[in-house]
Amino acid sequence: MKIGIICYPTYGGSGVVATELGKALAREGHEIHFITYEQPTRLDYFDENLYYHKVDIRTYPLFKYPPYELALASRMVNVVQMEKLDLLHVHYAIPHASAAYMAKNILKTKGINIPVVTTLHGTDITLVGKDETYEPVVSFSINQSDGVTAVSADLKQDTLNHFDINTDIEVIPNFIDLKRFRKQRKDHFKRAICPNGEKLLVHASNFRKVKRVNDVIKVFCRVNKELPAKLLLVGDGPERTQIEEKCMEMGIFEDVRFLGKLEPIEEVLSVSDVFIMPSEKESFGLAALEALACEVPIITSNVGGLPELNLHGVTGFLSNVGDVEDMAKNTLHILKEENLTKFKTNALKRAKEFDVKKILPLYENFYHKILNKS
Ligand code: GMT
Repeated sequence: MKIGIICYPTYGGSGVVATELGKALAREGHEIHFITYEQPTRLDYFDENLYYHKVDIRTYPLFKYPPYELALASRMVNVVQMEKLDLLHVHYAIPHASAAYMAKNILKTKGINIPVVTTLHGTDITLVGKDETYEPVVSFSINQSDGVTAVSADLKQDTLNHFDINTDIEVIPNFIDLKRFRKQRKDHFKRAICPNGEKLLVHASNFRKVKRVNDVIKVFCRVNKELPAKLLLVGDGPERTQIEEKCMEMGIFEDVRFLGKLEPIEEVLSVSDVFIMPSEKESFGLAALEALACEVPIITSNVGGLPELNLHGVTGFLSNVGDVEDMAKNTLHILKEENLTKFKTNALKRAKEFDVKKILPLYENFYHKILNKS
């Protein structure tokens, strides 16, 4: 198949999933055309089946806000015609699904039928989409898509609860490339960070409020009082400065290391003992799946799609949002010598259920189904 993929090309989970999906489809022999305003972060090598088409956003003194959605729709029209695409797959409803709707209708006037698949990732529904500023457009463009997928059953339900949806939504969970995300031997790194054999906790996110990084710090402090530990914080975002200041105030700066936007996160995960994700909302929790694949048990909140990933008492533990006492207690339980190995084994076993090799055929079958009915 010749597939156009539209996504946010930056570090967000939806862009990562879209890019990894495109790469995996290309490996299977499909021709994949990314249409975005920047080269996707993880599209960093040459493959004969991978193409990148930049969306140029022209500014003009009259425009206070450059009309990105129109530039994207025009580019989709242009690429579909030029490359003779079979299908467009847009990730994240806003504004990709509505731009695709426009492109589809323009192409119809030229005698071209291009099916559109929309994948809902989370904040496009749970945070931004529900806002009345966008709600009518989000409902409309979901209903107008030829196929809709959601990354968890919870996200599907949330979409059905909050929008007037009259189309089916198929749940296709996120996936992991186990060749890249696997435990590697990085003992020298562990010794450098934990010179006295301390336990190592880790958190990775884009440091937005919804990630509740403050709770990570609170959990860490409680654990560190009982058992010497260190904390690695991977990523960057609006809350980072505030968190750094907090670590200074609390006198734990020596024990906490801020690594910034680190691409080879599997190396950090390889030496970590427990991953903490106390999010307020999380439709899936891709970063937690990456941790599981590197044999790191996870402590998460029990919201959104997290219970579909994290098996309570098996791969880690689920707690109510904000219940840092419970999260700390559970972390200490996992870290006990007699428990850690079992949790690590379970983590990898669970990650294998989301192996890209298992999930990719679900997307391929879905594309065929949509193409057959269009
Ligand atoms: O929350 C993020 O880190 C970014 C966000 C996005 O929109 O890219 O991630 C969402 O999509 C990911 C990929 O499907 C999911 O793993 C995240 O759980 C989801 N984030 C939220 O629901 C808050």
